[in-house]
This record gives sequence, structure tokens and C-alpha cells, in this order.
Amino acid sequence: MNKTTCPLDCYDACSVIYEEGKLKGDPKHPTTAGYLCPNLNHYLSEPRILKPRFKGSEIEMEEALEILTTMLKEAQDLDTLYFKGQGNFGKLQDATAHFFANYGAVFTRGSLCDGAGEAGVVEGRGESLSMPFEQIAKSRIVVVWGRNLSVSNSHFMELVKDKILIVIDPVKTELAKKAALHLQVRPREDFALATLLARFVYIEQIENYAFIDKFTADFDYFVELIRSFTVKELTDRTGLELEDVLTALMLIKDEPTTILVGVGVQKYAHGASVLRMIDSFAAMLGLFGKEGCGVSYMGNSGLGFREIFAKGKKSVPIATVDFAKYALAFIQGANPANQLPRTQRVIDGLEKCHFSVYFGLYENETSKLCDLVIPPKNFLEKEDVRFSYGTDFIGRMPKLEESTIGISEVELTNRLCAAFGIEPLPDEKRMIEEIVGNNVYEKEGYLRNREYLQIPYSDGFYTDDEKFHFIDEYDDEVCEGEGFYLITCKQRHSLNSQFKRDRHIYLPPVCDFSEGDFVRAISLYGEAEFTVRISEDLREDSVMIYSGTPGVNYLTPDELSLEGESAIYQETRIVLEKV
Ligand SMILES: Nc1nc2c(c(=O)[nH]1)N[C@H]1C(S)=C(S)[C@@H](COP(=O)(O)OP(=O)(O)OC[C@H]3O[C@@H](n4cnc5c(=O)[nH]c(N)nc54)[C@H](O)[C@@H]3O)O[C@H]1N2
Ligand SMILES: Nc1nc2c(c(=O)[nH]1)N[C@H]1C(S)=C(S)[C@@H](COP(=O)(O)OP(=O)(O)OC[C@H]3O[C@@H](n4cnc5c(=O)[nH]c(N)nc54)[C@H](O)[C@@H]3O)O[C@H]1N2
Ligand code: SF4
Ligand SMILES: [Mo]
Repeated sequence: MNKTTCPLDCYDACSVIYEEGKLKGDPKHPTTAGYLCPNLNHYLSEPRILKPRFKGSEIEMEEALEILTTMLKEAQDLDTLYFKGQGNFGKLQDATAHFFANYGAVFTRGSLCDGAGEAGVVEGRGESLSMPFEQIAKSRIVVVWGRNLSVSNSHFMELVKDKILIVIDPVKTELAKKAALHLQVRPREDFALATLLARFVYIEQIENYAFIDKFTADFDYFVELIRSFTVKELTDRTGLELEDVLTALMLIKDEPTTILVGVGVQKYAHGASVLRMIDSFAAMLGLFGKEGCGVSYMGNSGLGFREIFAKGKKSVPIATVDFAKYALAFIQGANPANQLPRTQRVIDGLEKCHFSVYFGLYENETSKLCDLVIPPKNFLEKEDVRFSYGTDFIGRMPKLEESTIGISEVELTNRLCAAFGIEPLPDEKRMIEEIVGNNVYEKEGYLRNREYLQIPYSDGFYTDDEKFHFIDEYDDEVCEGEGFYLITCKQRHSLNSQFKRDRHIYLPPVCDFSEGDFVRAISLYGEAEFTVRISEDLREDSVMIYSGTPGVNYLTPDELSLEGESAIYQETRIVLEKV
């Protein structure tokens, strides 16, 4: 039996069995429980790039590597950009950084994903740890806040099925329909909602004083902050009935509660403050470090592991990269021409970039624009290991198959190192052992992160004084445009721009359009056309376009979150015109 781990950028990091040419969910793994999602189920039938290509013509791999070497030599005195996405979550995917750091390329920093929220979590807690599934299993109440469990984290559906569920989401998601309470909050107003909840903890005097005294700092300043808003102002901002918010608080206040927060709440300028206010509300109730309790955002799955690959000396924020500035751009495991904000700017930049290289499995908007295309091996054809941001499992990804297609990230790195007189990488298995080290332990046959052996934060926090730091200031920069809020989130059959992408814009029934109409969506940043689908699940003030939909990012801002240097895809408004 051949066991491996799903390579895709996903909370679940499923354990996979590869048998008779088929991928199957590992029945013994506690969260995978024998099934895979549609994305991995279709992985092997997805057409992949078979041969390298230069200016549109297929070439041999040797020729492609020669061209790449020549162009890198020419570009060395100018700027070269090393741009890596998360198409494959394996740690050895970063091996290419070893070459590009030594060569002197500009790297990217910040995030397209969870960075704003993470900055807020780190300010309060020092490090972001997710909750082990055993702890979630021990809670009675589960609050799912801006995370679309049934789509993006589907193996947690089983875990929460017997819990009292509170869903906080502007969309009536599949999970919201099953929940005891759905707070269909106005988009972008989770900060107001968390503040309102905290305000009522204070009014009702139901704080956990023992926890606050022992494990936290800045509580008095925090109280000043939450008292600086009126209840009416906060309630109005959320667009909710105060009664419903209070019902949520009454459910939570005396029960072991897990709060699963997703990236949906933080795709805004003030994303860091949203996470920090949610954490502060939870800390008031003493929900950290206790059985069955906690706030689980995207955890730092690599906590305690060694970073073995060098980073570049120079870097630029990933969300606002200007490809036009570089003599050479090396793009690996990413589709910036679809996934980066403000697509028109990205495409103009790629067209102006003197020489662009795409190193990826599939054809997409970026592969079509690049001068040189190099296919990699897929995850079954190379050695790797992965962490997870949803659980504390570590997944081994051994090489299970030979293939004549593509080149692995490690081999490509070694070929470039040889051409430039840079020290080659150690053996793959040695690198994996160096990364994993003794930071793992085994339980029931599966590797886990040692850092999570104890309930996260039960010994204190990861800040300098080991205390949780309440939020005491709040900064915001609201998009002043008019029109609908844009919700752009994940969909079941695609993994961002990989696999089966959606093509629609989803509108609430109150709008002036009908199913099948063709509309032009316009924002401050650009415009794009879509076919309409009407959805009863949306608020009257919101439209939805899934991640990966061709055109969606023509509408999104090329600006950064106030903290965390993250993309802020939903910090915009949308106006519609019939085409
Ligand atoms: N099938 C599938 N799974 C995936 C992915 C995929 O593309 N497809 N992508 C993976 C990646 S890269 C990531 S980062 C994760 C992300 O997965 P999630 O954390 O679930 O993130 P999203 O799907 O972007 O948004 C989650 C929810 O937030 C809601 N939301 C939007 N705006 C707001 C708001 O202002 N407030 C609140 N409270 N909610 C809001 C949306 O309606 C949505 O239901 O999923 C991973 N898993
Ligand atoms: N509008 C909107 N935009 C978004 C988001 C959103 O919710 N809405 N989500 C954002 C988020 S959370 C994220 S994480 C980013 C994701 O953005 P990207 O990281 O660009 O992700 P993908 O679109 O999945 O593209 C990954 C590419 O990796 C390649 N690949 C797969 N496996 C391998 C491999 O083994 N080796 C190599 N070399 N390449 C491989 C595939 O060809 C694929 O095209 O997008 C962001 N953009
Ligand atoms: S649910 Fe996530 S980890 Fe599991 S198979 Fe699907 S993409 Fe991979
Ligand atoms: Mo992501």
C-alpha cells in the first residue's frame, strides 16, 4: 500500500492512498476518514503540461534549461524576481529559493491569503496555533466565522455535526442552513460584531477574571476601546438584530466553545484588527488553553520546524508586485494573471517584463503569457513533506512513481546551482529529516507537531511576557466607493484557479437582472463581464464571484492591508451594467 498526502493548499491535508493508479482517501486517518474532495479526485485526469515551450514552440527539457540559464546570466545585473505561489504545499517546493537567494533575486513577502488576519493573531498571541481536532471534538458550541467549512475544509463537517453551530457569514452557506443560529452579518463588519459581543460580556459582567488576571495584558485599555463605541452604532454596523447577537453570546458563555475563523473576515484593510478583536472577545471569556476551547484561525503549521532554505536579501509585497520592473520573472506554482489583484495591471506588467518563466503543472492565464514554460513533476513523482494550517498533522509525501514528464523543483535547483557555481542541495530525504527534526511525534501511525502535544496556549502565550495582549487601538481605511459588496471566496470544484472553475457572478434576487443575463461588473480598479446566476443565499447588498473565476480580479484592489502586507480582495464595491 502506498501512502502519501494531498499536496493542495487546503486546511485538511488529507492522507491519501495510491493504489492501482487511483487516489483514495485513507480510511484510518482520523480526519480524512476514507474520502477525498472533488479536487483531488480529479487530480489525475486533469490535463497537465507535458513539454517545455519557448515562445510558443515545444522544446526539449535540456534546451529549456539552457535557455533559462542563459537568460538568468544575462539578467543577473538587472533585477530578477522569484515569485512562488502555493500550487503544491510541499516544503521542498521552496528548494528553488536556495538557488534564487544565492543568485541575488528579489523575493516576495506578505500574503495573498491569510496574512492580514495572521498579523492580528500574532500581535495578541505571539504565534498562531490551530486547534488539534481532538480539542474541537470536546467542545459543545462551534462558531464558524467566515470559513466555508463544507467547501474549503470539508473534513471538519463530520467533526462539527453533533455540535451546536453558530455560523457568522454574509452568505447563507450550506453550513449556515444547518446551524442553530446564522448571523448573516453585513460584509466587512465582523470587527463591529466582535466588539458588540465583547461589549455585552462587559455589560453582563461575565468575564473570566481569573484568566484575565493570570494570562493577559492591557485589559483596561481594551475596555476603554470597546466602550468608545455605542451599542447602537455597533449593532447598526453589523446589520443584525441585537437579539440574535445576544442569543449567540448566551449560547457561548458557559460552554466549551471552539471558534473556527476563516479568511473571509480579513480580506479588508483592517483584517488584522478583525482577528485581534475576535481573539480579545474569546480571551475575555477565557477560551484559550482550556479543553474544548479556542480560536482556530489558519495555524502556523510549521511552528518549531526548521526553515532550511535561504531567503532573498531584497523583497517586495506579493500582492502589489510589478512584473514590468524586472528583466526576468520566475513564476513557480502560481497563476498571478488570474489570482493576483488588479489583473489588468498584472497582465500589463507580465507583457512588459523582458523575460518571463512559468514553472507550473497546468495551462492557465499565466502560462499563456510567459516566454518560457517548464512543467514540474507532480506530487506522486517527487519526494516531499507537508504541514497543514487546519490541523497539527504532518504528512509525508514519498515519491511513488517514475515519470518522463517534467522536472522536480529540487532537480531544477541543482541544475541551476551547477551552472552558477552555487553549492548543490543535500539529498531530498536528508532535507526532509532536517526540516522535520525531532519536532514531531507519532500517534496512531500519524505524525503530529510536538508543539501541539499540550492544549495550545495552556502554558501561556508566545509573546515576550507570555501573556495575551488585548487590542487597545483600532485603525481602518474603508473603501469609499458605491455599489454592492464583493464576496470572493472558494468553490467546491476548484482549488483557486486549478481544476473546474466557475464562470458566474451571483446576484441577490432583488437586483434588476435575471438568470443568464450578461453583465459588466465595474469597480474603482477595473471591469469584467460575467453571466448572472441568481442566489437566494446572498444579502441584498452583496454579489459573489468565486476565486479562480476568469475576470474576478480585474475588480479587486492592488492595495495592502494596514498590517500584514496582505492582499485585500474584498476592499472594493461593485456596480453592474447590462451588456
Ligand atoms: N474546495 C476548495 N477548498 C479550498 C480552496 C479552494 O479554492 N477550493 N482554497 C484553499 C485556500 S488557498 C484557502 S486560503 C482556504 C480558505 O477557505 P475559507 O477560510 O473558508 O475562505 P473563503 O472561502 O475565502 O471564505 C470563507 C467564507 O467567508 C465568507 N465571508 C466573505 N466575506 C465575509 C465577511 O466580511 N465576514 C464574514 N463573517 N464572512 C465573510 C464567505 O461567504 C465564505 O463563506 O481554503 C482552502 N480550501
Ligand atoms: N478573487 C480572489 N482572488 C484570490 C483569492 C480569493 O479568494 N478571491 N484567494 C487568494 C488565496 S487565499 C490564495 S492562497 C491565492 C492562490 O493563488 P495561486 O498560488 O496562484 O494558486 P492557484 O491558482 O491554485 O495556482 C497554483 C498553480 O500551481 C501550479 N502547480 C501545482 N502543483 C505544482 C507543483 O507541484 N509544482 C509546480 N511548480 N507548480 C505546481 C499549477 O499549475 C497552478 O496553476 O489566490 C488568492 N487570490
Ligand atoms: S479536502 Fe483538501 S486536503 Fe483533502 S483531498 Fe481535498 S484538497 Fe486535498
Ligand atoms: Mo489561500
